[in-house]
Amino acid sequence: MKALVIIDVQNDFIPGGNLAVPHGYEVIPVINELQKKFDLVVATQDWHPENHASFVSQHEEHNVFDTIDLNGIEQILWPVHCVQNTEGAEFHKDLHTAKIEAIFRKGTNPEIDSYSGFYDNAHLKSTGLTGYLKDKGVTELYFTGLAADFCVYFSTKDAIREGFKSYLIEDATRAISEEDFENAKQDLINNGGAILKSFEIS
Ligand code: VGL
Ligand code: ZN
Repeated sequence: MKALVIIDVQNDFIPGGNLAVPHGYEVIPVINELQKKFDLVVATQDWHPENHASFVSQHEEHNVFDTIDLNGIEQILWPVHCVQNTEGAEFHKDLHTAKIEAIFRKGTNPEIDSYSGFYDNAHLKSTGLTGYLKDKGVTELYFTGLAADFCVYFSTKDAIREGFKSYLIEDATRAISEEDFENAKQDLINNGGAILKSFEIS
């Protein structure tokens, strides 16, 4: 059984949003078409409290995109984004949501960031996504959404570790940095994942 995973297609990651991914809007029609090929669709939402430690606003002496040590792990400082119950955290209005059976939220702990839909960045706490999918008999996961080099990459990487056959659909994602995405794709391939285009999925 296969499932489609839609990562963080939220207003803040789309041009006009606070942490816009270049060309981020372009994933939406591709994901809407892809959903027709799946019996199970799940999604994630980046869902931060307004004082989240990944926000540059919490670190007066730093600039956006600086890297700091946060409780022992490397943390990039982001613009304020995807604050719980704000417009920026909503799914984009053009994303079809009728087939999304469950939504997993991440980044809720103010002290720890969570790029992956499965675990926080320190792998301390599960979101429950693995248990949900395994309970449904899912063995193959197809990843889409934003951003390719962060939340989509780390989710796909965790999925491989959790034992799922894992595919990243490259025309259904866009990156913050193209160079980082090239490295991310190579790392996924090295770990047993695969990169596909949406037309290859039946
Ligand atoms: C993301 C940076 C910070 C993402 C989330 O969804 O890729 N990136 N928070
Ligand atoms: Zn975030």
